[in-house]
Amino acid sequence: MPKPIVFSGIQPTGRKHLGNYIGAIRQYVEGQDRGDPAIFCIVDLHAISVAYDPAELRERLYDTTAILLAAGLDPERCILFRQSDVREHAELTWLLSAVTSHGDLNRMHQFKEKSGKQRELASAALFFYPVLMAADVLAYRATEVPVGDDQRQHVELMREIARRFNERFGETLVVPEMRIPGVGARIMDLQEPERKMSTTGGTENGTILVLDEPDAIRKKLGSAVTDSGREVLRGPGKAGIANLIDILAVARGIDPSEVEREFEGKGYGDFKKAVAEATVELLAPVRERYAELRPDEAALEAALAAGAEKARAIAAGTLAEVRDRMGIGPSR
Ligand code: AQP
Repeated sequence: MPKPIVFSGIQPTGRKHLGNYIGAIRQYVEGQDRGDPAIFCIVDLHAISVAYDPAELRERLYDTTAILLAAGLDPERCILFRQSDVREHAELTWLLSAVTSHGDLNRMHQFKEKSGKQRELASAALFFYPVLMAADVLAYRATEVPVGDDQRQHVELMREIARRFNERFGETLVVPEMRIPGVGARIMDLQEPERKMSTTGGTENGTILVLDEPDAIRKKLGSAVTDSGREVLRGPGKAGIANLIDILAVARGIDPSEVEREFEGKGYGDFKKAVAEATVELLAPVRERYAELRPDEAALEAALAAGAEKARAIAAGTLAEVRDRMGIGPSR
């Protein structure tokens, strides 16, 4: 069996949370040995689709790079780069827009949610976000896209775009498969467990950041919303407990049913303490390594530049073929 070509993108927000870590970053680290190549992109072009500060964007990009390296991405074993360094992404976005349905873009949940929240401008970039995401993945002919559950609709759309391109212009692009983790594909906000843990839409106390100090993690998990029952079980009306069960299962690398067995007959207090300690243990090494890596921006920049060179070599080949198939530029 050939190895998969793995591709995923992550926003340069810097404030990466436990949902990002469990749903995405952890999968990246595991994917870098399974993929050949495994390609991870920090998507600064996506970040400008909502209100932002230019100087801040650069800082947060370095924060995110350092978090990914601290979590275990190794530039020797994967391709890690900044999206805007590879101009092919922007060009391919425009070319793919010719086979993207306006109606499909209108149906995207993320666009509906985020455009409503923009106070000054709901930008066309926000509307085009899924086409840029399709270009990111299709430029590398990736076969596998590790993401959290919230990205399901975007991955479905990129599959549709690839299929439509191939039907219209001949077999060129690869229709990628989505890879979501079995447990932890949707980590929920600790204060409002019916909503996903989120960078922009969550509560402060309900969001554990990868860089939170141990005591902050303990405090947030200690005050996590549960229910009026006593059983550490998943089930109706137990969204808060189910979320904590998933977090503990992932942190310990066990099945959620084992967590339920271990805490049978024990109260929520002991259970929450165990979740807190396991989460501290999960994130502490990342935070410590981050503190070592983040100050050296020249080293971060060098890692990104080396990644971009490798990425460009692949994306340029796809672009040349796409342009040729579409009748853009002189015939090859
Ligand atoms: N709650 C979550 N549980 C599991 N996975 C999640 N992801 C996001 N939230 C959860 C996954 O994290 C990856 C990176 O997401 P991103 O680059 O889109 O980062 P973001 O926008 O900063 O993350 P948010 O929290 O999703 O931001 P909002 O809510 O503001 O849009 C993706 O693979 C995603 O699935």
